[in-house]
Amino acid sequence: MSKPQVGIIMGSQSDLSVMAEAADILEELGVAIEVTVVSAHRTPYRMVEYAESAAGRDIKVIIAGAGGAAHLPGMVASLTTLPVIGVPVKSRNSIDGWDSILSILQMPGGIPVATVALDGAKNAGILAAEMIGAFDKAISKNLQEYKDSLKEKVLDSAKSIEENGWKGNKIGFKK
Ligand code: RP5
Repeated sequence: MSKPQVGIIMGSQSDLSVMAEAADILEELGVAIEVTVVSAHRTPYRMVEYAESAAGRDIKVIIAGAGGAAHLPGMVASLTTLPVIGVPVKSRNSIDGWDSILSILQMPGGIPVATVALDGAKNAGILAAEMIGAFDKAISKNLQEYKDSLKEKVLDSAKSIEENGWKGNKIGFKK
């Protein structure tokens, strides 16, 4: 097994159903990952230890997901020079998701968190792979194939609607 290049962390195991989408797409794209739970509020010292040790363990990008008062991504970003991608999670303690979005998005100057959409863990995984792919031709090639497959899906659906009409074609685009 190759050394993990992307660290996926989340505030609670209850975030895993969302965050697993980042893990799935990274595995599909051939990026080695590690996945664990690190809570900013319940295990603050573990969070500091994780964030401060990640670069030394050759992690290149951290994806951090949390819901509600979502302090994990921002606090991790404050403790490392690695890029941090934040995933706002619509958790059971979240009012409607905005609490989590704004907690992760509205960072002060100097401490960026690249924030994806609510529950947008798949895009977080793709963005992390793109960061790795900027320096790794094999990953870049995998990403190109993945993006080509998205294009093919759109062209297939356009063809199907154009040829068969829109009435029998009401299934949405599968992400
Ligand atoms: C956040 O609180 C976690 O990231 C999770 O989204 C939410 C709820 O956590 P649990 O009470 O389910 O452990 O810190």
